[in-house]
Amino acid sequence: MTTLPLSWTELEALTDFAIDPINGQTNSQARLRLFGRPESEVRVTLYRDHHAWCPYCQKIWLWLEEKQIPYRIEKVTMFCYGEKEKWYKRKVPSGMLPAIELNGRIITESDDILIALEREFGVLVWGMENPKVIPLRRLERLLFRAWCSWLCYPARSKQEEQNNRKQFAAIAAQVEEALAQTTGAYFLEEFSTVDVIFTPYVERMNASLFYYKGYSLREENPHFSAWFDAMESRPIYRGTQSDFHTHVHDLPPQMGGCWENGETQMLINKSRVDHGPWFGLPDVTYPEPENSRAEALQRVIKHHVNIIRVNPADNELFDQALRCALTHLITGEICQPPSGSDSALRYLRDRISVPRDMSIYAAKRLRESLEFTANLVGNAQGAAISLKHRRDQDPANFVKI
Ligand SMILES: N[C@@H](CCC(=O)N[C@@H](CS)C(=O)NCC(=O)O)C(=O)O
Repeated sequence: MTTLPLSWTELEALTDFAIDPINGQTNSQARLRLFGRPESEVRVTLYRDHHAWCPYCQKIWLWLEEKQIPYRIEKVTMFCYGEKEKWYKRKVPSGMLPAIELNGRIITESDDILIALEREFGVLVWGMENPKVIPLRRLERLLFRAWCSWLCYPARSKQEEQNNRKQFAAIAAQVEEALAQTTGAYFLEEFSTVDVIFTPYVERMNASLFYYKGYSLREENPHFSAWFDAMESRPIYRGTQSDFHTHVHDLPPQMGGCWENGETQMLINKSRVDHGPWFGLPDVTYPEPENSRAEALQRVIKHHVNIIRVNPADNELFDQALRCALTHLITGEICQPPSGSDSALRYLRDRISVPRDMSIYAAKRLRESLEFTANLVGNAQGAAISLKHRRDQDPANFVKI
């Protein structure tokens, strides 16, 4: 059965997805977080990047959410996708993120920020300078360096590639051992600062090594796997969690390059992340929420004018094609898009950013319907994503008109 595309009004009637960004669950859209407290209690402003790509920002974000500290959020552009806001450079001349303003004082460097927050609001179970925490912070940096050495430099030979892999696997084994020291799944006896510190880069390692190296951190290391599962049991983490597709395409310009090893498993993984199917990838294992389709629909409806405007295709053609994909998403019916719209649909498929635009399962549902609908007309792909910069995502082009 094929059907005609629903109108925007008809589509709107099919989603009741709504969140309370200020007092509800962790979300990337909020500009203010109160956790049920009065706005007069806000003493912290977090400056983080627009797209939630900056790992050090995720660290502070998670900490503030876990401690339920009321705070304001100001979003700033990263060099890799646009021009740094002048007002931010006046506050932080280097333009680096994250920063916080605490009682009127600007603090940069994520570790210094956490230490300052701990002094003001108390530790998250165990503090940054606790003797149990310090060696684990060091281990996190060791893992980070082994990851960079493997991912961000071209190997000059097969042997060097193998050595880099071994070096990373050896440090990952040390992390496995550290995780095995406690009865629970977290680094210490309880969830704490240490888990917050590991989260941003481990999430990025999981994505990038799967895609560029054919190595599945989460599947090859049982304690890591249990740790990821435990993290995903926390709604706060879920609100900040990204997916493989987002990370593998946001990392190259941030890291100065990510190098593929060309191995068979790597090529299979890369194709899967770029072209689907996206369900079943080891970027998430908690069960899909019932409202993931409604969420995807609501988020696209909210921003559809800009989404259509920035798409390289003709606006009218893409408007119709997009409504076809959304009709499929929400009704499951097949809706034939106009011919020539396949590359436009895939352009959008490749530019959904998690958690900026929507949560991980909503994004999978949307990618799936965009791909399914594009496939009804052809196999043209959208313009390739640049490895050098992401100015296709310049927030200046998405301001409300
Ligand atoms: N050591 C710093 C590192 C911060 C950092 O490298 N921030 C990057 C983003 S992840 C940044 O702001 N780069 C400038 C930009 O991309 O605009 C910290 O821990 O806060």
